[in-house]
Amino acid sequence: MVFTIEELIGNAQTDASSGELAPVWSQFHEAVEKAGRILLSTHENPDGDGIGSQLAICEHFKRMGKEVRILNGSQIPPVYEFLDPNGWIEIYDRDRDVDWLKGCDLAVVFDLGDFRRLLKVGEDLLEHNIELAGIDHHPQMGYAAVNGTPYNFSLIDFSAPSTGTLVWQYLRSFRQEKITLSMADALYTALVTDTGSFKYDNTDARAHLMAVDLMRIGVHPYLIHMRVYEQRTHPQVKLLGTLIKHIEYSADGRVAWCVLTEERFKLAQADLEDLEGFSEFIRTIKGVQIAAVISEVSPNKTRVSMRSKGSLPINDVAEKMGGGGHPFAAGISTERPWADVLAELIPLLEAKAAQFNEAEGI
Ligand SMILES: [Mn+2]
Repeated sequence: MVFTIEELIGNAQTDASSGELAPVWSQFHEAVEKAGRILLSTHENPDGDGIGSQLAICEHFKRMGKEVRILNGSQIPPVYEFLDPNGWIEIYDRDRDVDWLKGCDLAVVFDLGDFRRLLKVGEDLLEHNIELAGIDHHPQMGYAAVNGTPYNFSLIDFSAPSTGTLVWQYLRSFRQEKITLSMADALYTALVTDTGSFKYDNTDARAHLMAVDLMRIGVHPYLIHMRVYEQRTHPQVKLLGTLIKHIEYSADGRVAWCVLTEERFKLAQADLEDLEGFSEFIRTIKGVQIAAVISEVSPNKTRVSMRSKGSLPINDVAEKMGGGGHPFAAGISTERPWADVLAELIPLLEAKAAQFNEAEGI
């Protein structure tokens, strides 16, 4: 398909006042205007998208005069700390924070996919019937599949390249003043991390228009890139070496994976946070359609990160094993030993790969 620039720009959603979600965005905005105290949160093991989204909106709400706190279930990776010079991001401590939470008029949660990924914050928000807004671009799994949506305002757009993109659209439509440079840096980080620096299949005209808009505000793409991606630590590089050494293949090389046991992490003096980009790395191998990294968190806890080249959706496999995610980028976190998980997972991925049609690339 060939488009003109005008067509590409014309087709891209760049605000929240048009499109299917427009009525929900304006109801959400009314709720924001009325709210005095607002809680913001994102998923466990937060990424650049969740963190960038919540920091941008946090600044916006603070400038609106709201009493706002970011309370997350787990620590932010050190590479994103530059986005939070004021230390707005806090880890939720039930004993300390539950009374504050009870008094919230609204909670806005970002990039979840599964509400359970909020951990205790989510449990307490439900327990105390806090009005909830979910801003997300994931298919809704886990909690929603069993209980229905937990959200009063369901701001979910699967076609959005990042959750930060939805926040950007909201700010463009409903914020009176210009987006500030600190907000723009946070949103740009959300965008680059979720599109793999504009490489992944979700990179569309909207992603590039958003980048241009944020650069117009003053974002310097290389500075963000350098801070996020040119910070590999020695343990990360050592762990990458371990990964490369232990990649295994099946289904004529269409499925490739690596198991990182606790022992292998220990030898590299690395931990789970050092896995960033590893499954994408395996996907870049010629002929590989499905890539997986299986990590032993503890003897009875395993985490799997999966990527597909974009012909074979793998989130159904993730769901089947208690995980979820995007069609071509999904994961599983399960209370089972890694060898068990591997024994179930690889045949499922091989069966998937058997559907691959070489000639059509589908
Ligand atoms: Mn995301």
